[in-house]
Order: sequence, then structure tokens, then C-alpha cells
Amino acid sequence: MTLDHLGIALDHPDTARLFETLLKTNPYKHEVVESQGVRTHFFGDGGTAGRAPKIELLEALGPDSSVARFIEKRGPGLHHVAFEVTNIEAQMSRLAEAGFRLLSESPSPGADNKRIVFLHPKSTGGVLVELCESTRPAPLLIEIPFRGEHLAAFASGPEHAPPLIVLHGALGSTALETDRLIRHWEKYFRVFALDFMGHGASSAFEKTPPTWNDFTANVEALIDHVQLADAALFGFSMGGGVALEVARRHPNAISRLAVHGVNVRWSESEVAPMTSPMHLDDLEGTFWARRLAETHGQDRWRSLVRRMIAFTERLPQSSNQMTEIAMSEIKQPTLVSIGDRDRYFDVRHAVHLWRHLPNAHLWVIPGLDHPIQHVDTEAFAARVRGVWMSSSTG
Ligand code: CMX
Repeated sequence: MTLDHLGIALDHPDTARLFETLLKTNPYKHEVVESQGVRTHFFGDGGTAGRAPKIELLEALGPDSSVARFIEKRGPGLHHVAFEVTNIEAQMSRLAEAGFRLLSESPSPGADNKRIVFLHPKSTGGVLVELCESTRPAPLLIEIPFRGEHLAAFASGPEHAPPLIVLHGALGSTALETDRLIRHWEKYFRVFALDFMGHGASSAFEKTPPTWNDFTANVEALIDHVQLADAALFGFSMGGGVALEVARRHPNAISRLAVHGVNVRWSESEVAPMTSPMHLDDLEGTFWARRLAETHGQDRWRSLVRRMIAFTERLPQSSNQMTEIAMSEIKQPTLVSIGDRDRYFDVRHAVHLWRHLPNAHLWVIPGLDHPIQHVDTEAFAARVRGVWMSSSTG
């Protein structure tokens, strides 16, 4: 059993804002769970397996909701503690036998794609305890041979749904960054999410610092391996730059595009603030170092950071800048989105890109910083899908 989330009952919807300020992020999703009589707001890692516990803010939908009764009796505040389990029925039998009072005989649907059951607080020392089990099938791992090693891609969603390729950013991975969006998109698409070479579940590829061409070749290997045609393509940050180049080279494979937090024309002064937090001496022992070790492997992350510093330092070279002619060759409908508080990229880059792409929409998101973890997942994923659905591919 691992701690999955803490439930906090709100007596006023505005309290959700307090948590946005406190945690310095937006909820990654909002969800109404009619069967529990609540509206929920989730903060944290987007439900990525093995990550830090989440915070679930609970608003009662009406006076009959158990959350409304709780607030009436005890006031707002900590409402329940939820543990993730892998076999909820087995845990229920074990706990019933041990004398705990279960509030239902079988699990019911809860928020965040979970089956849930509660233990009465009178049998758990005055704390309402929830057990929850994820109902999402694990994505299928595809190992793609590439230059003597392998790339990892994760397939999920209905097999015959339209294909969608999803690309993460530099030093990120599917699990760390894009998985939370995929949980929305996999209801509508057959999603293929790639971990770039050296990143996440892909092999280390330690020999040389990678180039844009190498990362583009990673996506081409996925397209060839799965035989993709007419696919949508989403890329975040570095993945967005790669997505643009893949779309330019392969108009038959890629039919629509969305890029978020992207830049394709760097100056020296923009590169410096990107590389300075990556220096290993300063990184050791930090939260980010722990995240990098979890994401890319304890024995691999330092070497990846070194190679990505070298990659980033070369970005201002003219061969790494996307020309306006190249932009004009990307004919697919494209959504270009960026936060107006992006710590790395000026909004003007997104505007420049939008102006030179022949068929693009621009979406500047107020108050949003660079990390994809900061987007309101459900609203963002729905908007991207909406633009894809309404775009004409001519
Ligand atoms: N934590 C601690 N104690 C709680 C509690 C909570 N969240 N909710 C109620 N209690 C206490 C009450 O204070 C009361 O104690 P006293 O008798 O000492 O005053 C006792 O439990 C019984 O409470 P009650 O108001 O008479 O309420 P009910 O028995 O009708 O319901 C409970 C209590 C826990 C069974 C009910 O709230 C319940 O079924 N909860 C589970 C469902 C739920 O909370 N859903 C919302 C979350 C949804 C989600 O996460 O998706």
C-alpha cells in the first residue's frame, strides 16, 4: 500500500486558489464524481505511478453530500487519507477479517480513473481511510531497435483509433511529463509516446551528445517501426522542435500538429539560463537531481545531463535554427501554445513561429510557466484535441 493522496474538504470554492498559490501550480485536473457528490481538484504529478502523493480538494455538490455533512460537523480541512492498492478486493477481505469496518461490500467508481472503497473513521482511529486501485491498463512497451540500442515507446488507447505521437522535453520522459496528457488523449487516440534516446526507458546512447537530427531520427524510427500514417503529433519544448521537423519532412505520416513551450531560434543569452541550473555541482542533492535519477536511472542521469548541456550550448549555431523557409514548408494544421510566464522562452518566439507556419493557431496561456506539469491537464488536452478535430487538413 502506498499513500496516493490526501483529501481536503473545502467550504468555499475560492480555497482552491489558496492551494494554487501555496503549491505554486495549477490543478492538473478537475473532475465531478456524481456518485460521491463531489467536485474534485487534483494537484501533484498527474497520477503518474510511483510519484509523490497528490492533494485532492473536495467541494460538496449539494447539502446531501458526505463532504457537506463533514463540513457541517467538523468544519473544512483534512477529510481523508487514500492508499493505492493493487488488488482492492483482496485488501478489503484482509481488512474486514482484521476487524475494520468497510463502508461498502464492493468498490465503486471514484475520481481519477480509480475504484475506491472507504473504511469507517470509527474503526481507523478517527481518520477516514480510502483504498483506491487504478483502472487504467498499463501502456504497452514497444522496444524499437535504433543504432544498436533501443528506444522505448508506450502504446495506449483503442488499437483502431486514429494515431497520435507524443514527445516529451529535454531531460524529461513520458512518465514524468506527458503521461498526464496521454490519460486524456488515449480515450480518443491510439497514442504512441516516445522516450528520446538516453531519456526515461530508452537505452543510454552514451557515445556522443545528441543532435536535433538524432532526435528527429528517433521519431522516424517509431514511425517506421509501427508503420504510422496520418498521425497527429504533439511535442513539448524540445519535443515540440523535433515535432516541427518531423512534420516538415513527413507530410504523409503527420496530418496535424501541436507544439507547446517551443523555441526554434536561440540566442546565446537564452541558452545560458537553460544550462546554468543543469550544472552537476549545483544539482547534486537537490529535488531535481532526485527526479532525474528516478527518471533516467541512478547510474545514467549525470552523463545524460552532461550531453544535454552540450546539446543546449550548441543551439545558437545557425545549423540548429529553423529557417522561415523551413517553417513555411510545414503545411499541417498546427496549434502553437505557450505560457506568458514561460521562464525560458519569450512569447515572441511562439508568435514568430505562428506567423511563418502556413496553417497555425496561436494560444498564449495567461500566468503559465514552462514545465508541462503546470498546465491544467484536462482543459489543455481537451483544447488541443478540439483544435485538431476542427482543423482542416486540406
Ligand atoms: N473523517 C473523520 N471522521 C469523520 C469523517 C471524516 N471524513 N466523516 C465523518 N466522521 C465522523 C463524524 O464526525 C462522526 O463522528 P462523531 O459521531 O464522533 O461525531 C462519525 O464519523 C459519523 O459521522 P456522521 O456525520 O454521522 O456521518 P455518516 O455516518 O453519515 O457518514 C461516513 C460518515 C464516513 C460514513 C461518510 O462520510 C462516508 O460514507 N464517507 C465516504 C464517502 C466520502 O467521503 N466521499 C467523498 C470523497 C470522494 C472522493 O474522494 O472521490
